[in-house]
Amino acid sequence: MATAAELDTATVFVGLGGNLGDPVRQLRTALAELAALERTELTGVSHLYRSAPMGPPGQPDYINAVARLHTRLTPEALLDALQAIEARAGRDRSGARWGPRTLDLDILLYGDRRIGSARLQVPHPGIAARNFVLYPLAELAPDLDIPGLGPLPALLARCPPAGLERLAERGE
Ligand code: A4P
Ligand code: MG
Repeated sequence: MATAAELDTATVFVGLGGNLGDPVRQLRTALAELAALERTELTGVSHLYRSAPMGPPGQPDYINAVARLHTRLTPEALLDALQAIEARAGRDRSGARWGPRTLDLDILLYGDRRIGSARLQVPHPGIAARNFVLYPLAELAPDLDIPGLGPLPALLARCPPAGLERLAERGE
């Protein structure tokens, strides 16, 4: 029988992205930091992907990946931890929306929770339109049902992988 502690554990998917500095190295460092988070286990990492930038033109391609965590951190505590990791990667928040960044960590899904607070929207609002989220996510959870959006295979069928290149290496 599951213990109370196990019942409190949530499966979380985190999107990683970056297009300034050395994004591959920044993503690897971030993954190591995710693995070291308290009350958290890193249980899966997708391949790395190179993706065409969504947002203002003229910025470099992004490197993206998705990680799966099992965590007992609350969504807000996890967001605090992710923002601390972004800050250590030299993240500068002063730029334009969707502008270039060293490291961006988004909570894509937190179990089957739907959260709509001032600080946190889960599922992440951009999921359905972003091939650089959907394809790496499908590596880790091909049959996932996304709260409010439906089955992942149906989302993939509506989101072609244009501009998306899976790199040889996994994120680990
Ligand atoms: N926030 C709300 N919900 C969440 C969530 N689920 N996870 C709030 C993380 N944060 C969440 O984020 C702004 C605020 O969003 C946070 O303070 C948090 O309270 P931010 O990281 O400071 O700003 P941002 O990332 O510039 O804004 P935004 O709108 O979240 O951008 P996105 O959606 O993260 O998109 N192109 C490619 N190819 N690949 C990319 O990864 N990423 C972006 C950024 C643009 N273009 C891209 C990529
Ligand atoms: Mg973000």
